[in-house]
Amino acid sequence: MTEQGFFYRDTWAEVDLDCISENVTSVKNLLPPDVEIMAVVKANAYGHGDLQVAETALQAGATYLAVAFLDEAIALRNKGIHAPILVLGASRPEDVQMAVKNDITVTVFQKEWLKMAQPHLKQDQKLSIHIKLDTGMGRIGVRKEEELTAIERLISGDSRLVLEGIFTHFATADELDLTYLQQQIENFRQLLSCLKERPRYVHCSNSAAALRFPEVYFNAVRLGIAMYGLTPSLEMEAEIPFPLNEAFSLRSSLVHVKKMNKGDKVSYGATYESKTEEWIGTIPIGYADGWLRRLQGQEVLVDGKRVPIIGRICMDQCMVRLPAEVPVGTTVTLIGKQQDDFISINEIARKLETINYEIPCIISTRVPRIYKKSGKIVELKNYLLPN
Ligand code: PMH
Repeated sequence: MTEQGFFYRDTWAEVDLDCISENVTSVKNLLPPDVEIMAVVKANAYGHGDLQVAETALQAGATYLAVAFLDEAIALRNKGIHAPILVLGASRPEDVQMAVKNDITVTVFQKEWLKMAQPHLKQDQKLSIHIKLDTGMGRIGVRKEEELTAIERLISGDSRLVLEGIFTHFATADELDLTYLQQQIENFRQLLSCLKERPRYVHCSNSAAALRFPEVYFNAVRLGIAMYGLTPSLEMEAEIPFPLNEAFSLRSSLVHVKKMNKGDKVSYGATYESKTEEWIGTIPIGYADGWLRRLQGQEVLVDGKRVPIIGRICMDQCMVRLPAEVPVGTTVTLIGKQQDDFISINEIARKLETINYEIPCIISTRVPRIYKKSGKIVELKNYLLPN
């Protein structure tokens, strides 16, 4: 399979599915056999591609998928995914029909929500539920014992409601100071102890906790960032028990190469001026692709060497200063490995003063994704020209 005919601009993201698979396998080997992996594939699998990552993670041993919204879960069902899917965020009570029809598990954290959802369920239908506890994240979740017991009572009094799981989310599992985390764990245990009966799934660990704290595995972990080969935070980098393989690369190619004279200017605002005779290349990627204007000055790889982005980044294009003339069509690596050098997602995150999570998420769907296994292209996804 080749890229020919799938996209018509030489800018693409490459997702190495072997990396995803190896990362899931490494986590699986770390966990006791009775702890399941829930692969977090929300936001188009952190920009990597929901279907491809879901399939790969399931093949590597994940048994459950998690997304943020019902739409994302339905999209996976429509693409042929049969594995259980949990919607981590809030769904609307009037949409429970869609959840039931598509066999999707919803998150519940308010008694009132359940009461509003009940009239939308038919007599013979079953709605699978995980209760979300807010133990300190302050986002969504049940905070008090009375609320929890009221929800549990409502569920046990209605045969259409099936309590399959209960969970919480940590705010600081990637930090070295464990004080707040310990408080959250204590709150979680306290709330769990109020339940009449524990449901099948009890889960609280994100990647950071899954890699660091076996004492809070319960029976499932929700694996996001580490599955993509990224460290949950720089702070805990030294504690990661095995190498993570970064799955996402971003590439483009030179579409124009020209010699500029001393004093010639480049891009909007004419803010860049050639100091001597310089070779300037143009690459067809810009801020509309998620390659944000603040990446001006960031280096990219051409022929395995670092060259800087100069002048302002435009919506669809940006310019680089080359050490010498380079042929049009030469591949440019903006993220990933080229020859002996590597531009990591962490390097881009540092330049943008943000976290690595944001980087693949903001590479827009205008950028086609190429999927690789064993170094070979196995699938292409062009969101503009769906086949
Ligand atoms: N569980 C929930 C409820 C989440 O919101 C997330 C990530 C995960 C698990 C996976 O976390 P990990 O990627 O650190 O493994 N959620 C988010 C978020 O809302 N913003 O950044 C990450």
